[in-house]
Amino acid sequence: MQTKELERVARQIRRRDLQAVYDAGAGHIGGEMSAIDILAALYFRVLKVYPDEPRRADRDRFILSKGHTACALYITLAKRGFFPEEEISTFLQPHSRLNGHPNCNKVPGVETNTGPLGHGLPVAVGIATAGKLTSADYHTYVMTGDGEMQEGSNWEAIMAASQFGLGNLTLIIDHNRFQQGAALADTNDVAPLRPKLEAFGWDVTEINGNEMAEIVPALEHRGSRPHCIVAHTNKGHGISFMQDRVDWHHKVPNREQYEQAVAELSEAL
Ligand SMILES: Cc1ncc(C[n+]2csc(CCOP(=O)(O)OP(=O)(O)O)c2C)c(N)n1
Ligand SMILES: [Mg+2]
Repeated sequence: MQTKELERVARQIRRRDLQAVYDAGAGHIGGEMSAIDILAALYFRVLKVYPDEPRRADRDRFILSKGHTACALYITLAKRGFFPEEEISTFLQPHSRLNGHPNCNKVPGVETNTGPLGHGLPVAVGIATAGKLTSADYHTYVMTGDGEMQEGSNWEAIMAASQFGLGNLTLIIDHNRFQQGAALADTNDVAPLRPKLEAFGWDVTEINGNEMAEIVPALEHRGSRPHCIVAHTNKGHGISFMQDRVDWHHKVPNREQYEQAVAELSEAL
């Protein structure tokens, strides 16, 4: 898909995500809105994946380490054909496999279980290392939150990836400047991220992570060293009253707010 089409898919995912969170009465809408453009680019342009054979050996791997934003991943996977789109209406319902955090034993296309922050990147380093050792033809992508980068396990994994020369690994940091209940700058401020990753021996690209024309080339970058994309995004991107507001990490819109958000997202369709 080309840029315009990818932008349209991203808008459709945003619209469905808003509805799913509203219907379920729970979710993590802010961090979903910040990540959706990158998810759309991954699944509709960049990743070599096979919805009918989700475990095919040569597939590219993507791990959503910020597992609390599972709903956006479910919608993207369903839209890409991994399971029926109608199933999204079961999100968070009793007996649904679409839980609040993604489960690889239940949901086709989910690579590994996430939710406890700080685990996706270490797992991705293991998968990429295995790929390198076996000369496998797949690329491993992982997306973390910026608050998540406060977890020490990530920095051990960053050291290891550099040591192992993992040119087959891309880390995307969703740098939306907020974590849960606070701005990143008011907690353990890990920004600026670029010099830290570069000091550890990574290639680093900084992009506007809500701008498709910048996202695609960054995801397609290949080199001999592990690659980090510092994606500058907006938490709540696309919905004016949610954007950059800390309370929309996991707040649920009331009816009036829902209708306003639908109108704003529909305008963009
Ligand atoms: C180990 C761990 N500690 C705490 C939490 C609770 N928690 C869920 S989301 C979140 C904030 C994450 O912020 P960030 O990584 O910036 O995510 P985003 O802004 O993309 O939503 C926290 C602390 C968790 N899931 N795992
Ligand atoms: Mg964040």
